[in-house]
Amino acid sequence: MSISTPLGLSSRVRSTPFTRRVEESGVSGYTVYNHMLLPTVFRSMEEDYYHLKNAVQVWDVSCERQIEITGPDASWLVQMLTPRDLSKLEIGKCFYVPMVDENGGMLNDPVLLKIAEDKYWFSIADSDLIYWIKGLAWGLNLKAKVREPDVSPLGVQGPKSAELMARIVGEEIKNLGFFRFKKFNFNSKELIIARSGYSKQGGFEIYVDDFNEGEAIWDTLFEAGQSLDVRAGCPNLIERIESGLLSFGSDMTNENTPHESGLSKFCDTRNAIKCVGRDALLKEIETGPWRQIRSLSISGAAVPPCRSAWEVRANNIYVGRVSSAAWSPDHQTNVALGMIHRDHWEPNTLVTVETPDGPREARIVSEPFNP
Ligand code: THG
Repeated sequence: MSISTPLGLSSRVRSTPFTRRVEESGVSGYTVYNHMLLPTVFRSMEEDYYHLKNAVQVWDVSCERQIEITGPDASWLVQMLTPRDLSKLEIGKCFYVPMVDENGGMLNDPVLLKIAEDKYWFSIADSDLIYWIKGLAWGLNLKAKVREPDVSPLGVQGPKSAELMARIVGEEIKNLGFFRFKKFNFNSKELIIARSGYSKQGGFEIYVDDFNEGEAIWDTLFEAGQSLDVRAGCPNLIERIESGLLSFGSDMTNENTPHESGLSKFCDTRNAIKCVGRDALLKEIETGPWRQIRSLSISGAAVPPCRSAWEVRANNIYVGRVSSAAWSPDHQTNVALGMIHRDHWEPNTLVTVETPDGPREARIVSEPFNP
């Protein structure tokens, strides 16, 4: 089903510290993520894509909300919430952590930051995760406070992102390792900046911790980046499919386990860690998942947007679903992500995808398109 009516907005759909600047920059589409505005397109999906791959963009990713856990039981609770072993998570590191329920079903796939020995931030994907965490903390009588602080990540993504950041906070930021964060002096305030982000073009995320500082921080980036052709941007559908970056709620849901979602390398259930869903995940390892996320290349001209999953068939039998797809100008094919049954997930297997424009031949790809 496709709809042609504009989506209604109200104060339930939250604006961000950067919304005024995003509007002034000519945003042409939004989605709603964690009950907050998330831009999806500025000039066009393809123009945004080329610019992201060649220059530097500033992204309003405020909707990557933080759930802060503090207190004497914070570390214990945080480990309970993910099958990834957190014993090597030091202050200043980010970990990509699948979160599952008692059946091993995915609840979210946040980035976890250890801020202090007794303080963590889950930088969450699109689900109302705070109620699950608050429920566990209260139900288990833990000494842990769970809240959503006034923190809004601002992404700086693209090959020229390090140059732009260095002009503002100093050359030292170029030595910050991937998935590390540190406090840097930005506009004479200390801000947490991480080398991370939802693209494979390189970049940083500035954790803006005061709603009222948003526009000044945005403006500093645009003044410093003028000669680098800095533009407003947003997570780009084409680039993130090419890069194999998953979108919770689309590519995997609570119906899927982390093993099905290709996130086994972030599960250490065999190392005797204590976490919700451990037994279910250990059981699944015995046989292996029966379906798993794959990159696909769909033949023919540009496909329409994938608003609800498309069936994948082989010899007219259902063998999976495609959840994200877009025409890739660089690869000159439609790139896609989908959950594919075991008998058909080997690289180069040919399948049929039921797009709204009719059936298309597609090929399973061994790795994401972008290295
Ligand atoms: N940054 C921050 N918060 C976020 C996202 C983000 N919250 C929502 C959403 N994105 C969460 N999902 C992801 C998905 C992928 C990655 C990060 C968050 C990611 N993955 C890399 C990869 O798959 O290659 C690296 C993973 C690793 O090696 O640890 O970056 O983007 N703050």
